[in-house]
Amino acid sequence: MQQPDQRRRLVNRHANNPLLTAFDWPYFVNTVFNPGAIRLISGETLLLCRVEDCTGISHLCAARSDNGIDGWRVDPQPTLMADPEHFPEEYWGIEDPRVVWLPERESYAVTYTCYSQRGPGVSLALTEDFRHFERLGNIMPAENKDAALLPRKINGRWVLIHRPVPAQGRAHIWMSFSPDLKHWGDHTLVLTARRGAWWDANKIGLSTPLIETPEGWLMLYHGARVTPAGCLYRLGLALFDLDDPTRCLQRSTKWIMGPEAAYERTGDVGDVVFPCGYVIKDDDDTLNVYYGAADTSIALASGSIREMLDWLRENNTPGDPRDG
Ligand code: BMA
Repeated sequence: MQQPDQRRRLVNRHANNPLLTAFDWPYFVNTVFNPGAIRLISGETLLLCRVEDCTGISHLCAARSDNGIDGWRVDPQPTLMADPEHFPEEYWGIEDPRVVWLPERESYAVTYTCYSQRGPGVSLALTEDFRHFERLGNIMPAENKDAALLPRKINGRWVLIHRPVPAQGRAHIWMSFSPDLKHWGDHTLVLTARRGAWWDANKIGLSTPLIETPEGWLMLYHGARVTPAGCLYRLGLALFDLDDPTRCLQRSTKWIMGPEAAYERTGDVGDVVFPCGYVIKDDDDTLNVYYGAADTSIALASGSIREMLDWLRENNTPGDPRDG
């Protein structure tokens, strides 16, 4: 299998990739992938990993590391299991968490996919310690996925980015608003999937939570291009207005990362890079993006936020960036 080339690029894979696999788990599992990520007050990096056991159903499990690269301490048991008895929308498990620190609530918000018998939806739980969770339940009904909160209220309301899938047509990225994290409205389309041959045609979704920069909220999003051999998951960039995050300012024409390495091309679902979390290093510029590789392992790619913003300006889609 070909290894990725070493040309200079916007994001660079870590030499230790994949950082975590099922073999690192203290209990028997099939695969570990698509982790949410956060830097704890202690300085540790916490990954909230999607873990698929040998029933096919997923739960979440925390792994902690001092440097975010090695020395991972994985919880000895699942950290957050589906609870279908009290939350029937979690019937087929919970998946793909995004973690955001909410200073106003002094807690971490975990948005995750709840896999119900009517399809995947979005659920929200709050935690202060990744041991006890307050479940707020299903906040976006099926079919919907790829959701994260902004870390603070905008004009008095919480903002949720999410990706509903209509019965017909393309799947786009939306934002919704809430006074209390429970009741959501003013649903607004913010980024559309392109058409035809584009890398982000037909189906797009949020990757990691948005990154606050002086120029706007930077979004990493995935495009899932359908090919005769299956879906190809790649990553692109978009920038949204800080005060009105529904306003898309720029959108990249090209993808910045796609499956290349052997561990990304081959696995339970090949040709997938799927980030759900990031940590920003002490230089306030280096973005460590944690991603699921081929629905099988966890890997790390790093890049400079400054360089991403510069590149996006030069590779911006002309016209209305919201509408591809
Ligand atoms: C998406 C999500 C991800 C998964 C990807 C590739 O729809 O379900 O969890 O990594 O497909 O299988």
